[in-house]
Amino acid sequence: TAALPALHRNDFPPGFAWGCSTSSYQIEGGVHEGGRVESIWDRFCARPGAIRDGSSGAVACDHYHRWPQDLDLARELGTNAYRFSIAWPRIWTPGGTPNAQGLDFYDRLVDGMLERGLQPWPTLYHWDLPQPLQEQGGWAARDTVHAFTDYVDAVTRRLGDRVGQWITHNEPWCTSIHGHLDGVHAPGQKDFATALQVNHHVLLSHGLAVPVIRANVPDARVGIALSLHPVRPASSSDDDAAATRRHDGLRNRWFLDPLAGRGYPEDMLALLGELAPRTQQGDLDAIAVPTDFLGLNYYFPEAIAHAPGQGPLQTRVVAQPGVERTAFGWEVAPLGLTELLLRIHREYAPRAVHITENGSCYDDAVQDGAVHDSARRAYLVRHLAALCTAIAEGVPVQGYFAWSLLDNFEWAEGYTRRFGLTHVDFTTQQRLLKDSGKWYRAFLRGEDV
Ligand code: GBH
Repeated sequence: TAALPALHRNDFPPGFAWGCSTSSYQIEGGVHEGGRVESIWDRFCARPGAIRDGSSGAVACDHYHRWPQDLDLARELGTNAYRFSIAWPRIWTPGGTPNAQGLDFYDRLVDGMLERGLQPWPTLYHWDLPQPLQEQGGWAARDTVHAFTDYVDAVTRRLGDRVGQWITHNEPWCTSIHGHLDGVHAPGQKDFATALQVNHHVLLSHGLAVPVIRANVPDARVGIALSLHPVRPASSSDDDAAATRRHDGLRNRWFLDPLAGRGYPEDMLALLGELAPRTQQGDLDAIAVPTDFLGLNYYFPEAIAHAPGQGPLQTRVVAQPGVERTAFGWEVAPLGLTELLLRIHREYAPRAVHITENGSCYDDAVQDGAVHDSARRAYLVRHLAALCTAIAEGVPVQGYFAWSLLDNFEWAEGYTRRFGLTHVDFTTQQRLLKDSGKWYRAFLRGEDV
């Protein structure tokens, strides 16, 4: 294995937020407790074949009961921030009044973070829509936008005195495309026009939630977390270059452009024609509301080829031969993070950027009471070094959240993919810090690593 770059915590700016990320459905379990209603993921997991190992998040890491211990883990790592998500199904009730037990749970959780010196970074929507709202049309229905802002109002009123950072949505691309075009995520639909309409409503709900948050939380810092990818042509042909531009149009620009006040990209609107979302007057202005930071979830770059007949975009993601990959098959490309950050800074100049997720999946095994995940440790070191390069080039990155604190329910992959810095035995619920987590802890303590 190649030598890893030397890193020191002081290489990063003062005040940097260091954390781990999690999400509600992936760790909480306790799906029938505290007045929680069914979510679209509970329903989707019951579909035969939807989840690789036939599992669900019904128990997951049992974080709903074990959260004090999990927050202790985050503190022992030496992190000063913690990104989690709030489960809308714990707050939603048929009558419209927020569920007090659900608010109480997150109230205690936030206090638990503050007691441990962890700055809370909640995400308001990480894919677990209340199933009753799906029955009324889900994100394809414009009413869901207003249901979301009501929910955001209730949560920020309750927690806003202690929580100054808010992330509206996690990865709208996944909500719309995985949920409504390729159908691999809940609610498992497969229709291009629906996916784009859903996407518009999700972005609109972000835009309308921001002023609600600001009204309830003085001096709030608000942002959205996007999964963005560096894209490059699979060959030097003109066709692949044009295909890459189209792929980028839906993967990256479809989000960055409207959030930056430029509307949806014209080239894509022309290409999509009738598939483009129906918008109302004022929608694009709402979406363009100024935010305080961009949350960036970075995993892997994509190589694109022209693919006649492959949907309206006529593009195809091409696996690159000979590259390093994680157990999920995702390319390991730390320089892609630098490249992506420089591009975002150059073309969109967000006020600040937080890496809200970055991490890797490997087939970990416990050996003599330890998990020697040297590949994950190397992944972490190299991505932090790549982040340092971008910061040195002037990109205003102010935080890094490793995905994830714990092994957890990895959506369509069930429990077959481990991303944690902490190993979880899903039979005994025992937690065990992996070597990668020990590296992160040493780094955060300011040791030379
Ligand atoms: C993030 O999604 C999520 O925010 C987080 O919840 C998740 O656990 C983490 O990354 C790791 O996946 O092979 O067709 O089933 C990243 C986006 C979502 C992209 C799952 C790949 C699988 C596509 N990823 N998707 S498929």
